[in-house]
Order: sequence, then C-alpha cells, then structure tokens
Amino acid sequence: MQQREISRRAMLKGSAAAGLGGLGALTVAGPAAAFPVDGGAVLPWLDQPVPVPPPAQSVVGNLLEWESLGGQLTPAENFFTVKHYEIPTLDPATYRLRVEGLVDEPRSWSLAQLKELHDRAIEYTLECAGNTGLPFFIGGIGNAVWRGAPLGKVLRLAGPTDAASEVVFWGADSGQVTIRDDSGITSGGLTGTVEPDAGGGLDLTITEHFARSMTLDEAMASENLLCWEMNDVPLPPEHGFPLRLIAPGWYGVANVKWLYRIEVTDRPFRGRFMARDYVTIREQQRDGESVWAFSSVTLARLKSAPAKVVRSGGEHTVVGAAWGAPVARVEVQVDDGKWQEAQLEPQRWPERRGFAWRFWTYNWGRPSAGVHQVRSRAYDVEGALQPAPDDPAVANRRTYWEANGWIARRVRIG
Ligand SMILES: Nc1nc2c(c(=O)[nH]1)N[C@H]1C(S)=C(S)[C@@H](COP(=O)(O)O)O[C@H]1N2
Ligand SMILES: [Mo]
Repeated sequence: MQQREISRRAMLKGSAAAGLGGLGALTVAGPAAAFPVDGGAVLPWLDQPVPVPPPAQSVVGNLLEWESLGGQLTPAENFFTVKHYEIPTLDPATYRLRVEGLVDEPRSWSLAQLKELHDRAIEYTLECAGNTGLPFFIGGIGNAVWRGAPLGKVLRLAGPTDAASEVVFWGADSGQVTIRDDSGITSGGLTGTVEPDAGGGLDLTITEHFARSMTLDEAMASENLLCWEMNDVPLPPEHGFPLRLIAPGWYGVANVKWLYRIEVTDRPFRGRFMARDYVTIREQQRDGESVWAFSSVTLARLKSAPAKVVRSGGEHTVVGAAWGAPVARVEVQVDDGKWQEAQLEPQRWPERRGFAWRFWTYNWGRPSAGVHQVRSRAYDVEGALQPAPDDPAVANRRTYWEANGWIARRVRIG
C-alpha cells in the first residue's frame, strides 16, 4: 500500500508540472519517437501465452504481441479490448452525456457541446488490472494519446453541492447479473428478477450497467478526460465510441467506455466492478493468525516487462517497457546473474512524465548458445522498486488482479 501511495504522489507531481495550459497543443506526431531498435531479427520468446479460452473470448481481444511492439503509440486497430457486456450502439447525433445527482446545475451535453470546451490531450498507458495474472493474458496493455474535454471543467460547471463526495461513471452497456445465489431472499418487493434456485431459495438477478466511481477529489484531477479521440482518430466502437472516461494513473477498469451518465453522490459506490469483480484478495499472516484483506482495484502499479530480443550483426539487444508510475530506472537480469542497468529511452514529453510507458534497452552482446531467462524490474522516481514475485504484496494475492511482480521470459540463443 505504501508503494502505491508514493507512486500516486509522484504521478500527481508529474501532472501538476504539466499544468492546465498548453496541453491542447500536444499532437500525436510530436517529437520524433523512433523505436529503440530498428531492423535486426526478433527472437521469439519460448514461453508464449496459451490461447484465450472460450469463456474469455467474448471479454478480451486484440491482445498485444510483445515481439511485434513497434512504436511508442499503439494504433487503435492494434489496441487490446476488454468488454464485460456487449458493445452498445450509440448514435453520435442524438448522444447525450447526463451530469446529475448532487449538483446545482444538472444538464446533458451533446458531443458538439463537449467539443466546444477547450480540449486537451494526454499520453497514457492503459493496462487491464488482470494483465499478466492469467496464462493467456499478457497482452492487456496499450499506449495512446487520448483527446477530450477536461472532466474537472464539466464537473465544476455542474457545481457539486456541499454534500457531494463521490462521482459515479455509467456505461451504456449492461447485462444480466445475479447479485446473490441465495436461499435467504424469500420475500417480494425487490426490483430485480427473483427466481427460485436449485436449493429452493431465491436468486436475485438484475440488469446492471457497467459503472465505476472515484471520490470527487480524484475525479477533479486535471489529467482526467471525457475522451472522444485516440491517436488522432475518433474512438472506435470497441474502445468506447462516442465518449469514454480516460483516467491516467488508474488501471484500465476505471476508464469507463460508452459513458452516458455521470452521477454525483454523497456515498461510496459499490457496484459489481468495484465490490465484487476487480477486488484484490490477499491472505496475510498477523501474529501467527491468517487474516484477509480485500481492496478494490484502483490506481495503476509500477511494472515492467521485456518486450523482445533483437539480434543484429551478432549483437543482441533486449527491448522492454516500464509503466504504472513515473519510471526512474530499469534493471535487467539474465539467468541468475547480477542485475544490470538498462538504458531508458528519452521521454517525448518530459513535463508530462508518469502516465505513459517508457521503453528501455539492454545491450546483451553475444550470449552463449542455449536457453536463457531474461527478467526486468523498474524503480519509480521516489525510489520504490517493482515488487519481486515473492514479495507478500504479490505472492499473497488469491485473486489474479494487480500482478505487478517481475516478469521472466525465456529465449533460445544460437
Ligand atoms: N462501459 C465499459 N467500460 C469499460 C469496460 C467495460 O466492460 N464496459 N471494461 C473496462 C476494462 S476492465 C478495461 S481493462 C478497459 C479496456 O479498455 P479498451 O477496451 O479500450 O482497451 O476498459 C474499461 N472500461
Ligand atoms: Mo480490465
């Protein structure tokens, strides 16, 4: 937890330095962003993810293939997708974003009205909190320049009341969700469908929209966007057309797609994707007793991964990425050897560091023929180290979310 607090502070510092002005000028072309290693032969990793099993095929798609990582920005058509319900069809002509609840001026916004607000762009690496937590899921990450209207401005115009403390973001997508498999619910008066279950009790099933919340303070952070464009193209349907929340510094799940309603409330929101799914459960030892910790997935965590090994003229280079917090250093370890410093690629927009992945390279030279293991680990600007796989924060998890331990890949040389 300590590490996460530090990372968030460092990020906020990074975004404060960027300020509110000038961000609109950011273009995707930006300063030159050549890939660290052009040309040469890519050596594929021996350990490949297993095929996506059928139940997950409707949820995740278009996963990043690390060996083909070719540039700082992930084109929209190559960007991974996660959807928990079906993609809703929204007509941009009639689309409205409602801002309501504990606000002085509830209103709805058309796309044209939102686009009249001073727009901004921010480069942010979006990673699913489940990425690298499951054997088929190591490519749930991508990086883009996102453009939209500042969320804070829209909230300020609405005028949260004194009682307001929480902001809930509602997606237009929804599905049938069984809230309880429960023999305890036996009476009427419930708005969902209540059906007998096998045990003779009653299940409660409702149609639930995708939704996530933040505190009002978190929502007001200057980097949050009501976003309609990624990498200079309109959001494709699968990425949230026509409007999504972009919450730099958070895990992917916070970035609500197909956003159609923002509700300001005076109490914490406990929907499916905060209180049931996307909950990290850890088992900890306290004075010889096993205790459980439950926490909702929120802010991103410091992480890095080797992307590929490139061979050119007999020389080998490991190229990788680091993200989840403003990155200060990356180290690489081959087999059981000493951890060695990798070279960080220069930052495209140094004033906005913290939200986009940093590429790094490690000159491996001419390793001996055979199979080798390559691992990386990152340090953030506050000196915090990405946790080892046996760090209790990683090892004690009983759910697969927030798997940010060191990632090992294997490659055959020669
Ligand atoms: N409305 C809605 N928003 C959503 C989701 C969803 O299922 N419905 N999935 C979330 C999750 S878990 C992730 S990881 C990101 C993925 O964003 P992408 O599909 O654009 O990569 O979207 C988030 N926003
Ligand atoms: Mo996710």
